[in-house]
Amino acid sequence: MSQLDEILLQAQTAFAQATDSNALEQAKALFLGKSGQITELLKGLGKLDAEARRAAGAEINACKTAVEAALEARRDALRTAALEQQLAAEALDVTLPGRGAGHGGLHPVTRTQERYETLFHSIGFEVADGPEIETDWYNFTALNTPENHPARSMHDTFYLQNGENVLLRTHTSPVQIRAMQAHAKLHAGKDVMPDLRIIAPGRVYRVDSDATHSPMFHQVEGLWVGKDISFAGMKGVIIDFLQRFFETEELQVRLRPSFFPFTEPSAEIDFAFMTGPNKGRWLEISGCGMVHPNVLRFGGIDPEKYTGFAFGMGLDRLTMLRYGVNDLRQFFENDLRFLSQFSE
Ligand code: 2U9
Repeated sequence: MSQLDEILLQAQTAFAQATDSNALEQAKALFLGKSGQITELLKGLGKLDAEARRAAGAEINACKTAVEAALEARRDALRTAALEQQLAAEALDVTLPGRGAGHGGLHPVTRTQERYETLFHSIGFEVADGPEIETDWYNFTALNTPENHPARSMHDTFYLQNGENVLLRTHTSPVQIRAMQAHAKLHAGKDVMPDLRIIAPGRVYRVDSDATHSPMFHQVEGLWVGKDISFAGMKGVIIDFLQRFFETEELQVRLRPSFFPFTEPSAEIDFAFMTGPNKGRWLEISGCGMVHPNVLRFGGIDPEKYTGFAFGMGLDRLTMLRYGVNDLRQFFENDLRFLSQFSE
């Protein structure tokens, strides 16, 4: 076997033994690199005379072409093998069954709100809505809360810009002011104004955060304004609501005198279950009172002709009591292990 045939055979063997492109490039250097066997032979041509150089040069170049072809063939084979390996590793079994989309559910506070709306709708209340970004006039002034009242301080209320009168509402009461204004305007000039009966559920904001307070929470307030609307009527509406909401008539309810700027007289409402695990424990549930004459006036309604009652409750608190949840923050953490317990 000639020296060149020998080199070609060595190259083919070395390329075949290389199992990845790194090894292959190293094997290539042995033959075609700066001091590879073929390169060395080509360097030696200079020592030959012209005739011998031409003949030997042709032979060496033919060998070089054959080595390069073997190298290219091996490169191709390695590329194909790598691709096949990748395809096998990433293979998808399209015949496997799907995972399914999973069912969504309503948030427990949303469920309480919907239940609240259904119960009040059945006694003629409509749901009223309004902006969460309010002016201090609708949030405080119209609710008979004076300029220097602590509720207006930077520590208690989120103002959107320093020194401006725009804030995140601290209660849903501004909704009722807006509803009174619209109602008064609609019935202006008539002898009697029909009753206004609304509930205002929604998000409210205060600078407060612990196990029972969150900077954002949910409130629902109710308002009934009309001719001869009384404190006794208010008691009836609230007791009826509590019995229906907690699905039992075995409740004790008590009213304690209290103070709110927007109602006079005002009261706090407590109730206690007469049966079950919480039997006999008084639980605060709501504030209420007769709408202050100033507030009626700000709403465009004549307090000499009409009276009204109002009440307010925390939807989050109602939800905690109904489902036995003891940390308010769980409602806002979006942990599905907690939330999925409430979906139907
Ligand atoms: C208008 C006039 C009066 C709404 C009322 C309360 C009493 C009350 C609290 C309960 C728990 C807020 O969520 S809470 O922290 N609310 O005690 N709210 S009377 O009175 C109004 C509302 C609107 C025009």
